[in-house]
Amino acid sequence: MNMNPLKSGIPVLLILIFMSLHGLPQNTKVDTNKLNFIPVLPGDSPARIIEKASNVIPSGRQYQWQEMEFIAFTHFGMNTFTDREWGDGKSDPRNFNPDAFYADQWAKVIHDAGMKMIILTAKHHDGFCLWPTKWTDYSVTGSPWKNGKGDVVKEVSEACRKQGLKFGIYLSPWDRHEASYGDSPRYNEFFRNQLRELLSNYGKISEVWFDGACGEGPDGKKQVYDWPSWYKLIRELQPDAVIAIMGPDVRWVGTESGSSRNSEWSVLPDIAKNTDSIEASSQKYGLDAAFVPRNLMDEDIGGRIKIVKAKNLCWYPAETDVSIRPGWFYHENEDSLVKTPKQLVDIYFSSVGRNSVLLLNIPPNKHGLIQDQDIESLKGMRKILDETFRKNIIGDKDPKSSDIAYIYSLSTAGPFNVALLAEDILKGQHIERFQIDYLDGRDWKTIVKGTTVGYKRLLRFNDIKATKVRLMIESSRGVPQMKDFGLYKMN
Ligand code: FUL
Repeated sequence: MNMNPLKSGIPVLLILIFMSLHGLPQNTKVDTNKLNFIPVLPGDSPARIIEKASNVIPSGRQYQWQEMEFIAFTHFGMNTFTDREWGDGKSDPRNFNPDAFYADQWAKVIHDAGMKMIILTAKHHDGFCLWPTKWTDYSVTGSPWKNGKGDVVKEVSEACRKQGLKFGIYLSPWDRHEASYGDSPRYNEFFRNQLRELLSNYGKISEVWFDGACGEGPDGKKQVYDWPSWYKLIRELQPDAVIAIMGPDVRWVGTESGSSRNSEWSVLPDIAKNTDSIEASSQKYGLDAAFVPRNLMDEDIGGRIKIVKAKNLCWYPAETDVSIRPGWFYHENEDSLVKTPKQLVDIYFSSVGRNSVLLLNIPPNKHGLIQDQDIESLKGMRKILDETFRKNIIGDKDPKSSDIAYIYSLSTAGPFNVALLAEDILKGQHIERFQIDYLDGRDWKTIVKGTTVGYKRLLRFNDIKATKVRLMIESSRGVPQMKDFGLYKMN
């Protein structure tokens, strides 16, 4: 029998996966020969475009962000006290008065739930600022809280650092209070000033979250946001921060249901306009200058059909934002509607488990604390996740490769009902279709089929008992590099 795999008909692809699955360096670094943006040239064939797509990788900041997997939003502000979702900017600052505000409690609850960052609504659409900004008096300084000497941004950022959490800010461009809103150059300058304060005075910022809402200004005036100048300021002051949603680093998944697509690609076509203006060799400012926010809500946004028509290809990963309650802000009448641990676990599987970062909103209440019902749900969720992922029953670090796949021996016969796959995205996102089978007597039977993998893919199925399992990558763009494969039991 010819044991040379290259001559024996074993697909080279599978051999390379096999080699890469078990020889992964621990301190993986971003490959500086690869970029998170690749232009498509006029003569590029479809095959060449697919090859280019397989070489697009995350930037350093995008990779650090993706590694967090699960992060928290805290919507807190004037709306918390007026029981609204969208304030009109006219509420008296004296309404803002949490009587037991304690950011350490937020950070502990969020940390214990397994989340890695808090993104705070420093200013929502109503324009009320949670920090003592110099640029408007519509802020905590006008409130009775701490006699107008308080600073929510400071306290939350410090609490995050104490708990080892990262910190991010949500700053709404749409401002329903600020008089200059609608007078574009003046308001853009005002916004830059606010951004500069937040990026300068609160330590490291890991994510800046920009919503796209752009309501009318006074007398129907249309505000035109100066995104490029805001991006430039962020890159200068916080070069490691990702700019999300209306920014070039992280995209909105497209719904607020807590679910990403069944096939979620991180490499997308045509995120940039006018590629001539991009220095493809520069990871730093290249894409920012040409980034154009656009509607990315279709079911297929990165499949082959989409990318073969591309003019450029870019790493633009999904973030799934969803609230633990029906609203984004705390409302007492939603205390009975907090998502259950099981619902949160479902959301985790359909977001983190589908190549997306989960951004779960946990809105603190009027006291300035996370509400008990929310804490209980988070604890229940964490318990299920911890128990599920405690033990990977693939004890076999050295799977047997046959002509068609890798065959793993399991450390027990199971049962198992969860599979975890992960690609080493520092080499790109490649897998388009895979299948997992188990040996039943002499026959291989299919457990589950899937499409994309990316940073992480989780699948659930009915209990299986088996001692041998095989993984087959049936279709791929370029050579897939697996980082992890696991089988688990969820009770
Ligand atoms: C939206 C806002 O309008 C909501 O109030 C909330 O902040 C959500 C996360 O983004 O676009």
